[in-house]
Amino acid sequence: EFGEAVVLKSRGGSASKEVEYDPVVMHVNNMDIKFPKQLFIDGKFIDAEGGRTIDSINPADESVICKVQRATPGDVDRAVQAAKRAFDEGEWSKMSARDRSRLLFRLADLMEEHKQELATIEAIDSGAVYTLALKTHVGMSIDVWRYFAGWCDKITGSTIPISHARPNRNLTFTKKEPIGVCGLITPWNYPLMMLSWKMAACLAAGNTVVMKPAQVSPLTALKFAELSVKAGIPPGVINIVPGSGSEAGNAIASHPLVRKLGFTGSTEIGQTIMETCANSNIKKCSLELGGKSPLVIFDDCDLERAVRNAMGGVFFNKGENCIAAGRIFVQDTVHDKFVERVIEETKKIVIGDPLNRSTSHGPQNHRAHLDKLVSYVQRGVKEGATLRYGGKQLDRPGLFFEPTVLTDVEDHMYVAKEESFGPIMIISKFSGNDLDAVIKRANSTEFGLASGVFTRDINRAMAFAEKIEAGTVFINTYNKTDVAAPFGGFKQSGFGKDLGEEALNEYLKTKCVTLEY
Ligand code: TAP
Repeated sequence: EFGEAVVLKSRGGSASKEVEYDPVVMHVNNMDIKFPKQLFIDGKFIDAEGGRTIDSINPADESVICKVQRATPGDVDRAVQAAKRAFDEGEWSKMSARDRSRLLFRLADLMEEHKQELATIEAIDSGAVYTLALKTHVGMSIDVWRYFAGWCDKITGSTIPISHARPNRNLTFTKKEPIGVCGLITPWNYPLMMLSWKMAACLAAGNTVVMKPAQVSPLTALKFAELSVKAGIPPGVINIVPGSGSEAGNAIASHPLVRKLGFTGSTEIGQTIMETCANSNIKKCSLELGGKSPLVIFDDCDLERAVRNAMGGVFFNKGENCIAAGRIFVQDTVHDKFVERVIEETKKIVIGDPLNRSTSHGPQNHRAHLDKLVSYVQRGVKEGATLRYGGKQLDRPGLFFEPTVLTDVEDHMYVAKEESFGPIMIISKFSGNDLDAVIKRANSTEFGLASGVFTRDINRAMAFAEKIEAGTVFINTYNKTDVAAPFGGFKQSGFGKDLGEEALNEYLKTKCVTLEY
């Protein structure tokens, strides 16, 4: 029972369908949790062809949580065919936009009902601190589903006054139509949130979807799939195919029936994806890629606020944050004070079990990433940066890396140019009040995701906002994202927006209709 029937049922507020599957059941974080470990295709949880699996590891102790089925290109093809059927023949495209909206609101309500369970799964699978996972990983995901659910019946075209073919009259109007089957490929830093940012806009626009979560953190995507059945989303509308990027990811990006690809991940893989999209069938794509976002701190700012925001800007979600302040420029007159205060505060960060309510800094997502951070710091020191705090893996089980502070970083150094994606603060000095000079340094990167400035001088702040080459600018704040505000980068940080009204356009096509009468 799907589609209209379920929509009608959900209007009455009664619960709809439960999906049967072979669950992983655990008692953790003082609660019972249950989640799938198979592929989700055409409304069912099934094994991959050949039954190969990938271990999902808990980064807090490196134990294996479960074995997750690993999609092959054949599985991806099955998922795409299901999505195509659901788009061409299913209830999804037949139902009215308002009923689609109701289904998405209901999905958000179910996510809210399962908020603790989702946050617990996110914590054990990705190392996110539970309290943060509740608020951000899951909380913002729910917000984004509600935000886009509200858009479903507000997607409109326009009427356009064209020249008449006299003596007849003409009218041109546009229709915003869904694209069809969309592919989504996401990274591991905010697994459920990255899924939600893209998929909510994609489904609100009326598309169907085949989605591949990062192989190291696929579990909340599968729990989400379970909830989507319960919400009454018809089979084939959402398909989740965990697996590797080179196999399952590439199969989505190259599939001839997929017409749009939404990708978040590294610039390097983004380049490959764009090429694959072009070579396969010229699919539309949007790319949210890496960043090395500058944060500039002038001596006239509220320094305590700058310290707090810089720390959040770097250490939030253990640095696994695409808009992390990857480079901090501090005016020489307040540099030493700033560094001293940052180190004082960094010492207070409570590192430990992400499920512990007093912890604020959990383990890094996976081992390869942790190893990369260790060598990143070593390279910085070798090139002449000063290691002021941290820099090492903690001597305890699990993938814990100390929040780290590097100073005396100069523009030519590796750590000044490359993203760490970890809790490493990179501090450089600038002198005088020459805004243009510091902006030039801040802009001398191929990335352009986010940026920030702290100053009490409104003219300086506005000049910074105008001249900085970044898709997001924060003034006297940092990390302040919102589901209603467009998010996305410039230059090699990619193109196309997530969030806000603009994100809908990534998943719509415009049809222009002209009639004569
Ligand atoms: P990537 O290595 O680029 O992986 C991202 C996704 O692409 C994963 O699901 C990956 O699969 C898949 N993939 C890998 N190779 C592929 C291929 N040839 N074809 C299709 N898919 C492929 O990035 P990551 O290490 O997960 O994430 C870190 C990066 O993401 C950072 O650079 C960070 O800045 C960026 N990021 C950006 C944003 C925004 S909004 N701009 C947000 C979060 C993260 P696997 O599971 O096999 O890895």
